[in-house]
Amino acid sequence: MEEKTVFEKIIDREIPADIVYEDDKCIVIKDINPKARVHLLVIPKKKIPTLFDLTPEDKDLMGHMMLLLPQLAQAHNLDGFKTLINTGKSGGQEVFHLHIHLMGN
Ligand code: DGP
Repeated sequence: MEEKTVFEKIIDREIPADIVYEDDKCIVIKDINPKARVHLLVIPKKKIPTLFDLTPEDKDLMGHMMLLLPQLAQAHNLDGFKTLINTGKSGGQEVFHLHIHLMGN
């Protein structure tokens, strides 16, 4: 069996994280190495390594996470924010479990 990524271990509660939101489809944690006052990672529970691995059946999941972004921003008193999805090694991706960075100051 393939080894779990750090995000799967967090989802499975095998390693700790600062979890700010969770539902049946995704989990949201604080980035361990924040690049902004608020730096969250929105992580699907489904194991999808990168954007390259998305299939049409992931449309609802991706929409769900996009709709969550402004709600998370407002909950953290942000009136603006940046999002980032690093994709592939050459795209700067370090953890190969899809995630959306949400950053705001
Ligand atoms: P990237 O794959 O480059 O999009 O970035 C991965 C991000 O995940 C990076 O900003 C640091 C964060 N990260 C890595 N390991 C952990 C961890 O164990 N806990 C938390 N909360 N964040 C982590």
